[in-house]
Amino acid sequence: MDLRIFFISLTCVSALIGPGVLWGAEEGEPVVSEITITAHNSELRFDTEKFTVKAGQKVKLTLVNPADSINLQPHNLLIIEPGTLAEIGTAANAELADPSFLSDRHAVPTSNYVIHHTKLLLPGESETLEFVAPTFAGDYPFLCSYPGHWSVMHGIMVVEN
Ligand SMILES: [Cu+2]
Repeated sequence: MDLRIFFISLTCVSALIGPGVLWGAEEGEPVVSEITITAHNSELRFDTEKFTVKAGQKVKLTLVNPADSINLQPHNLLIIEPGTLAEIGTAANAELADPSFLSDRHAVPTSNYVIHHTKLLLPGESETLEFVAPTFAGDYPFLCSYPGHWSVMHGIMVVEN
C-alpha cells in the first residue's frame, strides 16, 4: 500500500474513534471497570468472592498469583456462562488425562461455556484480561480450573443493567 494512503487511513480511523464512541459510556459512569483478583498465598481461594460490572461495560480484570506464594500452586481464572460452574470444574478435572492440558492448554477445558480465560500463572505472575462485559445481566461465575481447585476457588461476576 502507498505509505501516504496508509497514514491518511490511520488519521481517519483515529478521528472516528473518539473516547465516548469507543465504550459508549454514559456520563458519570466509569468508562472502564478495573478489578484485581489475587490468589491467597497459602489457601486455595481468591481474595474476591464477588464483583459487579455493568452490562456491555469495558472491563480490565487482573489475576495475580502472589510472589510470596507458600503453596506454590499455579492458578488461572475463567469467566463462564451462568449456571455452569460444576460442569466446567468437573470437565477440568477430567481433562487432566490429556498430557498437554496443563502445559499447552493452561488447564482450560474445551467448552462453549468458557467466555474469557487467563493462562495458567505461576507464583509471581499476573495477567490482565480486557473484555466487554456480557450484554445479558446475570451471575457469571469465575473460577480457577487447575484440577482440584475449582470447588473452592470460585466467585461471581455480577452483570447488571
Ligand atoms: Cu488455582
